[in-house]
Amino acid sequence: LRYLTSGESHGKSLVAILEGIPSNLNIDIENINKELSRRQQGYGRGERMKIEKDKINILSGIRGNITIGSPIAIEIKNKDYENWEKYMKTTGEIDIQSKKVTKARPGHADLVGALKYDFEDIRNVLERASARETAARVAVGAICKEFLSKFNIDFTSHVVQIGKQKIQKSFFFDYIKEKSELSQVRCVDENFEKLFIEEIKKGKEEGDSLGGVFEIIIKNVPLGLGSYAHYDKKLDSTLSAHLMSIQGIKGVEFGIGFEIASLRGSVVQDEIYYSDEEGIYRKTNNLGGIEGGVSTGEEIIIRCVMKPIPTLYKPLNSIDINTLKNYKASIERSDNCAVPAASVVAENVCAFVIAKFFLDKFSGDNMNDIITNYKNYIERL
Ligand code: EPS
Repeated sequence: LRYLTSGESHGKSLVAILEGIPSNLNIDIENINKELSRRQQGYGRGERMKIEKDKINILSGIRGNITIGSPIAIEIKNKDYENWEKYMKTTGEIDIQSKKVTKARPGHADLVGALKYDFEDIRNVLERASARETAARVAVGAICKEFLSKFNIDFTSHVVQIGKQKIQKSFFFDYIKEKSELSQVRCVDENFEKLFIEEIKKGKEEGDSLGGVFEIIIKNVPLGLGSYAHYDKKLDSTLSAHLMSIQGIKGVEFGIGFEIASLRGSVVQDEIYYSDEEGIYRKTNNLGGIEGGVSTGEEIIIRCVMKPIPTLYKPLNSIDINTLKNYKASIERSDNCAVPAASVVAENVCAFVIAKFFLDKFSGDNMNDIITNYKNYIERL
């Protein structure tokens, strides 16, 4: 399973090609559009989200809602393109000057991108480095979710920290799944929800931005995805790499994560039990459902930290990349906190990785063969 995305933030469309989805999978397009809409939500999002109503346009690889085993090509149109066509169209004369950006924003790809690709105009960088690209990745992940749902694998996520406000409690999957969708900041605790909104509001009033931490929980992943034997087939390292590739993500931890450092082995490891009713099971899940790079069958629990958005309305010191003179960084229309949106992106990015590992283990060109392989394995377990 693999995919590629293309598209600029204010270009005509975001596109992706997903290859490796088996044939005879029923795709409900409304489920994919729902994921795209979830990604657009969240207190702290900017004005752009009022313009866009992201919807998937499936160009190939599916006939009458059923996959045919061919690469699936998708498109998400940028509505804002109407306002940007004369600056962004791919061919013909364009107006570069009016939208030229030369004062790099610290923390964005602006400086490194312009120097590396030899640009005098940072717009060539920021258009592609923009987190708008995650809309294409959510659409890809949502197709993977459709596949995984046939095996009862389910995803949820919630925000556990914004700025200095941090939730310490843990919650059950079903509770998070229900409550997070009702909250503007994907927060399942009503008191913290208010505190999160307050933090974001205060930040915005002060021309500043905020980051935070979100948690993803994946349930019903069978024991045995990934490998202890091959460094490049470990489930946790692959999930980390894909999560770290989401714009703004600076760290990933599994289970109780960095807290492990202060605890003894006797406390950290998840003891193993057996009963006739439950089979093999654990009473704790400190390692977050992965041991030796392989899924244990427990819930996979991952936390990611997202840095504050680099575009600041009270800009930081920077330089003009062409004159090298000192200036304040430029201001682009932007979000001031996108942690809730990033948690939705992360769910879908994980869905791609889980689907990939699932297909590696239970491989087949069509749904029937994969279901047979899966059932045989589960029976042996
Ligand atoms: C967007 C993510 C952010 C938005 C963007 C849409 O991108 P960036 O990483 O560049 O800050 O602010 O919207 C705009 C670029 C705009 O014109 O407002 C997204 O997730 O769709």
